[in-house]
Amino acid sequence: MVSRLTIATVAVAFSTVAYAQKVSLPGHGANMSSATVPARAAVTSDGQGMKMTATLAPQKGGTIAGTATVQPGTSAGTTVATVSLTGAKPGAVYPWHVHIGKCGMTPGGKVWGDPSAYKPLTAGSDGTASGTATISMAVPASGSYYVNIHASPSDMGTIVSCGNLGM
Ligand SMILES: [Cu+2]
Repeated sequence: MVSRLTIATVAVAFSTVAYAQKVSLPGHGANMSSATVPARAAVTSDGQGMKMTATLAPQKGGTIAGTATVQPGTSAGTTVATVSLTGAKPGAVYPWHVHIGKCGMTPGGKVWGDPSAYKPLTAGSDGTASGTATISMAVPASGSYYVNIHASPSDMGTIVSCGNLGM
């Protein structure tokens, strides 16, 4: 058990080094900012999933549309999800998540990753809102996923915008 764990740790350390070499960019060195997103081609050989995107559509006659992305983070085995909305109510707070499944499922699919990683969005005076979540799991290589926007922290059951993630 102990030796197996040691081997796994070494393997992770090795793949992290290989990963860092592949994604290092001129002027960034070891101190890559968290905003730096590795090129897609640099991570596919590590077995992580590819970048996915979604177009969020207003639900039930609403006005909130947007886009979302899910892609490998700067550290191996992490995922960065982003969301950007338009047509939101200024000042309103919208919880959001990546979920397992497809838009329109009843009941909705389980949240993918730690739900607390998805900080609720707050719409600006222009009705736009955006946010980023870092999930401690690699981008899934298969399966169906979607991004949804909930009406408010006290009305999680109402989905105001939704989009299925695809390549
Ligand atoms: Cu959700």
